Amino acid sequence: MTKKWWKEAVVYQIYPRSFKDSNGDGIGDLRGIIEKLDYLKELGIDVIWLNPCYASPNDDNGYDISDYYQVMPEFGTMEDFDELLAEAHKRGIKIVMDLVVNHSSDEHKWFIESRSSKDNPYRDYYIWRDPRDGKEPNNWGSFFSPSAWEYDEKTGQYYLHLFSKKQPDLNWEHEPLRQEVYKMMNFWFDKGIDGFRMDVINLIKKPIGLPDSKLPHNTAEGYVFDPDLYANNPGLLEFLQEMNRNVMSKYDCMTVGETVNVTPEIALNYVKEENKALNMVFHFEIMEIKENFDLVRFKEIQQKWYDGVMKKGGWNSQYLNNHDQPRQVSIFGNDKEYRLESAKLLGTMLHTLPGTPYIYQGEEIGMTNCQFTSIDEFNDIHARYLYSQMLKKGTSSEEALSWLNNYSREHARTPMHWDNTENAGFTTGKPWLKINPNYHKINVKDALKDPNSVFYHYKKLIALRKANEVMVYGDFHDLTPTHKEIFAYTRSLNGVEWLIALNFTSDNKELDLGRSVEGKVVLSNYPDYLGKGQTLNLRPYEAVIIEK
Ligand code: TEU
Ligand code: CA
Repeated sequence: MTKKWWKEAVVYQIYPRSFKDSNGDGIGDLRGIIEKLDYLKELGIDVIWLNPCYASPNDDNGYDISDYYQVMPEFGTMEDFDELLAEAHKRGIKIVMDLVVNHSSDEHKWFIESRSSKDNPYRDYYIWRDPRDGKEPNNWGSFFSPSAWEYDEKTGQYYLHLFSKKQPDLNWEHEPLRQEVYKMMNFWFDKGIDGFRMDVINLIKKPIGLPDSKLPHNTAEGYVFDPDLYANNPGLLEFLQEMNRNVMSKYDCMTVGETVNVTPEIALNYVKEENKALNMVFHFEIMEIKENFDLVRFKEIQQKWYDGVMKKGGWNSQYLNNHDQPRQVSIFGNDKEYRLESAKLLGTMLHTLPGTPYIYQGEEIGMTNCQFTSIDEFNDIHARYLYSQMLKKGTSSEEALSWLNNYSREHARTPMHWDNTENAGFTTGKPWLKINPNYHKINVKDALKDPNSVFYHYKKLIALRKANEVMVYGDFHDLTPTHKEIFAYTRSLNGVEWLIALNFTSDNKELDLGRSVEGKVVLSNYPDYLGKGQTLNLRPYEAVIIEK
């Protein structure tokens, strides 16, 4: 396996709007991030992935970009960005930006030109079609609205938007558009950034002829939301390879593609070294089981991605939450009596499973889901869309709200908890989004004072990953593939073998592993270790790493 810095790195994701506000307007900003770089240095992470911080009308919080060359004024200036980059680099921290080029904002100058007339030179930067029988060109549904098409009076055609109508899809078939994208990427690399996380990058190639989906309709309005049809179309790899030749091949950078509806077989094409496209992808298979978490299924997914990608010349990412997901401790752990233990267990697993770990801001102090009391408290376009669809399909507003209170992506977006002063030390003004009231007991300041905090457990894991190649390059072997409550596996490299044992329940569990469980405790979330002979003896959410 080839050694690479991005395989060894631990990535920390920052959602700038909710990280730290430096000027009291209630919105996190780049200077806020600069203020907290020493905190991140203390944690020990290697790379920051910044969610979009380009100019945007914020229909989808920065995923609708109106100028790829400008910093969102609410977040600061290009000078602030340059300073952030320089200050991060000074501390040995790399910066990865978000690349959002499946779509732009409808307020981007390309789209303003494009919609102005059929013969405008920018017309083909987007995907325009004539009406079919006076209606939408096909039956496609969008992620954020019933139809994926919006009619434009001026020219009498529809434009495609797989996300909101303020996020028109870019036309990757059009060579000048592709060249503009590569030019823009090179601009940021020439500034010194270290990589890109590529938003829904496997949607950029649409199926030829934009055929109707054959599935039964699944929106209340009769359209068909069918991401399988929109994703992974023939020709996508060629686009990624062209991008790589024009951009990535020129820099020592990392790339991670956010890819919906991928299997290991599909993803391997995008990430295997000889294909010269991407370094790794984020897949959604773990996220798809969050509503019905099943440890056996979880292990199957891990095994499948290990065998199907890592063993075949590719690399994986590991994440348990991000800005689109509920908080991991509320979903996969126990955010009540075992919050500390289960947050540490999940961190232990994240850093010891094969692949590059991605930490989402606040995870390192065990932040939890937030309870919302009304739909009006939600800012997120996706949460509001899902709510309206649920109501149209007959779900009661109580049930719909309760679903959002468990699974919506707003949980990740409530501001970071820095201390227990007003507004969690996030802002001196009025925060742009509700703050989780539990900041009084879950916050960075208290975590830094408590040697037993989730923070210090993460810090140890990150340090261990730097000092022990077995955590990065070691072979993975699942010892308990069919066990519903315990996950025990080994990582081994050059004669070093680590046993990782995780109890996913709130009870004491014993298990005969059929092999020795004894050795030196490398890290645990309990003060002692009870494993003897071949028998694991794990307390609630106990997570232990043993070196044989
Ligand atoms: O997400 C793509 C995506 O698949 C999401 O719509 C996902 O289904 C949803 O968030 C799950 O709750 C990316 C970005 O990560 C997301 O923040 C953007 O809204 C979206 O693309 C559009 O750019
Ligand atoms: Ca601010």
